[in-house]
Amino acid sequence: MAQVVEKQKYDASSIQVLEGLEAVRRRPGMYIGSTDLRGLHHLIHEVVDNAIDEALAGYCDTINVTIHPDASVTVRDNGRGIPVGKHPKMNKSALEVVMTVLHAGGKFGSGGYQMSSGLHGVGVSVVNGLSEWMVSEIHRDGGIYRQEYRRGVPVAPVKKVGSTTPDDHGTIQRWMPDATIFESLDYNFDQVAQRFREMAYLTRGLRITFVDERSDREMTFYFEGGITSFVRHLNRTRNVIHPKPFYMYRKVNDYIVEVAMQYNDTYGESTHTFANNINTVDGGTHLSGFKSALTRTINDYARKNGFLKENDDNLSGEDVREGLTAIVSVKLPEPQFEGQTKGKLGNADMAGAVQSVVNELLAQHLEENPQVARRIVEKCVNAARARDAARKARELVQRKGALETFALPGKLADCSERDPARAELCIVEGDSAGGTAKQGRDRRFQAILPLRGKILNVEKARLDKMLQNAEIRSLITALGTSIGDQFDASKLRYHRIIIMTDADVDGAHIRTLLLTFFFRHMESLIVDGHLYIAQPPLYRIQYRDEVSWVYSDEQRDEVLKKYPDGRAEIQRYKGLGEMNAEQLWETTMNVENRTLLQVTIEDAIRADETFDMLMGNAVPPRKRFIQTHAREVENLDI
Ligand code: 0RA
Repeated sequence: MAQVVEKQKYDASSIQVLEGLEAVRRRPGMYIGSTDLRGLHHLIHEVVDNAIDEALAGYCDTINVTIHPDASVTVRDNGRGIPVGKHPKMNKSALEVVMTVLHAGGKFGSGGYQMSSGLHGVGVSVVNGLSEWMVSEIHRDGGIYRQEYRRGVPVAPVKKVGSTTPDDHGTIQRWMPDATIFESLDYNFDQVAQRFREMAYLTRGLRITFVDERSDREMTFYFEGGITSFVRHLNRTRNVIHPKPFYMYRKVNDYIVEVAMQYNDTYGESTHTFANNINTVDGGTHLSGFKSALTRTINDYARKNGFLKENDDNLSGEDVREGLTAIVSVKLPEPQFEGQTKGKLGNADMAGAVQSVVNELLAQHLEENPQVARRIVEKCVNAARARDAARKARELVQRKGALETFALPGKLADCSERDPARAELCIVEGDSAGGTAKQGRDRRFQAILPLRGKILNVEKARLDKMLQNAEIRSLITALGTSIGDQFDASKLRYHRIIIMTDADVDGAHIRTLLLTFFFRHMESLIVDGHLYIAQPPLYRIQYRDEVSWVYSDEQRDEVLKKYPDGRAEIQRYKGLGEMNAEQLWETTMNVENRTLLQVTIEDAIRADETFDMLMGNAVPPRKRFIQTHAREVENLDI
């Protein structure tokens, strides 16, 4: 880098540029979050977001993304092309400014909404600074222009390198992430693609093609229906109550409000909100506006049409959202993102804007579709009744709990440790394995809760049904958090919850049911990293009196080398019951030897989809889920 620097003459702005890029290279995490795979993917999204802004401004309808075999990436759009003329103040081309000055991108903003790049939009100069090399090629006004950079520093001024037709326009960015900065250059196709899918849903008419030349995989995302297609997609594995999602769109002054919603016959809710194409995971004003309008409009309709009698209470917000799948997407000029993770929209006016649009257009939809309206309202009224029953059931459970001092389930073998941060709960399939685990555990910090038989399929079960199930009740009481609107994560009695099931079909099913239970009713425990899956060994190898348990095929071959050819007996491990207490301790519970998989939630949407898929019968996708969502944590120390 020093050589390049010396060859060029720098004015004040160039020095600033260098200082800026230096800062980016010194502390990449400040700009892209991390230098692991996430950070690597961030580079792609940063560049694609710029192209999406151009699409949102109405100038671009195609974005092509290619991962090359050498780990460089190309993003090509057919927008207007980043301007290449001299920037009046900086005395260099606008392209060079965008590519080298931190946060310069916004100043050249396309005038409209600074859309997708609003949140993590650190600017393409950050990508440039973290790349071994980068090349920008601009097609506009009949010319092809090019500039190259090394670790963010231009090699030479922008140069016209050819001609093209007047109707060929766009921006091509190619970069090679700096291997001295990133821990890995091994992109994960599915993770990268997931966001392209979301972007394509949110930007109707935009086509994103994604080619991975390393593996020859290719995918195109294009959704004629925009967020209506998104809702259909989320509901694809559920029984819907009405065939067509309701779609609402309106411009209110500077704000664009867009909502798609459709009810299904499950008891869960799946509402996702976006502001300028950014997933606002913590909601915000657009979500509150939507919720109030929904509650009000459905109550009004229900009263007016006799579904609610004079003496009936109003339907609650939860009642009208049961079984709802919705996307609320807003666009606004100056979004304010709040909260610790900046996942919450703060613009106060947006609540009123969304509310008025949904009040009016949803009422109209209901009026115009009385049969659909009837089905929706009846479902909400049922939800209200069930919720009432659930509340009573819960109060009963809690009242019982309050009477006995600790009221822990009889089946629970608790540990002596009282500090939740040091305590763990092993949920073990079956009473017999539970017994072995009780003998084998370290009772100082390991509690054992055996669960018998299959717990309820909680996706389909309502809270009141669930609470009738003894196994679920034991689990909730043992965890200490309560459930539903009483849920309180701070009361969690064990910070490590370990699911220990057999390696057979039944075990997989129980594990799935437990995961679904935690996802649907105690999601924050997963998000906060409290949920784990135990990894019992894969094989049992016996030679004479010597028994070894191994966790992988490689390890198996390694162990077999110790014994005379073909003399050792190899058995696939079948279930927890096969081991005695000491073996179970050594292989699966001892912190020194064991491997735990931590269950993580990459993002709520993906998890929501995945759980639908998990509830199906397909085993391979379930396996894949366990593999990709479970992070390996070895030798966890207490
Ligand atoms: C500002 C002004 C103009 C184009 C762009 C930005 C632009 C930026 C990016 C980033 C990726 N692709 C892009 N395409 C366009 C052009 C203004 C004009 O031509 O009048």
